[in-house]
Amino acid sequence: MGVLFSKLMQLFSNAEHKVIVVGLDNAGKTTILYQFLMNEVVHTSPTIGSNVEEIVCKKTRFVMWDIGGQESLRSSWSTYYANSDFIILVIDSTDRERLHISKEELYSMLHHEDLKRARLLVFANKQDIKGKMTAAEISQELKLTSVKDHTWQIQACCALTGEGLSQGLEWMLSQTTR
Ligand code: G3D
Ligand code: MG
Repeated sequence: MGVLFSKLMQLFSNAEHKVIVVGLDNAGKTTILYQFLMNEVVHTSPTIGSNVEEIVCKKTRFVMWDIGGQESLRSSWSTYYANSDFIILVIDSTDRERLHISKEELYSMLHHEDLKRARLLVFANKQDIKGKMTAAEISQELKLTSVKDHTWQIQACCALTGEGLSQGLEWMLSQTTR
């Protein structure tokens, strides 16, 4: 009864969902967020601390926290975790050398108490660049199929053109009514 009621409430209210956008520096987090916001590429500078933006899509509100990815900031990611509904992990698909760092950060997030019920969307970004890894390769490297306790999705994208971003957002929307 309680579950049904809360699902109904979610359907009829402008539910708000907290999203944390994480990934190494230079992955494309800020560019993705700005694409979501205004559908155009803007000049971005490295995120200092965090930026919070709200995106409304089909009456659903996503409050997105763009968390800085520089090494010095990564230890503070967990202070943003509480009450997150979604994790968006942005991967620079050309950055083979640092994919293992993203993987370590990913699993430490998935094991974190505050992110137990968060769903995971991985953006395999920078698909426009020659020699990039495909979403399937990244999925394999990150061992996503072994993730059983979180619902996850991987989406190839190019933040510069916006290609693939709406599919990611659609997936998030589809998850909010479940
Ligand atoms: P971050 O917020 O994760 O640190 P940014 O990353 O959004 O600041 O992006 C880092 C750099 O990558 C930026 O380049 C940005 O334009 C570029 N970038 C982001 N997404 C893509 C993409 O899909 N394709 C390509 N080719 N470049 C992308 P600059 O040169 O401004 O530092
Ligand atoms: Mg940034």
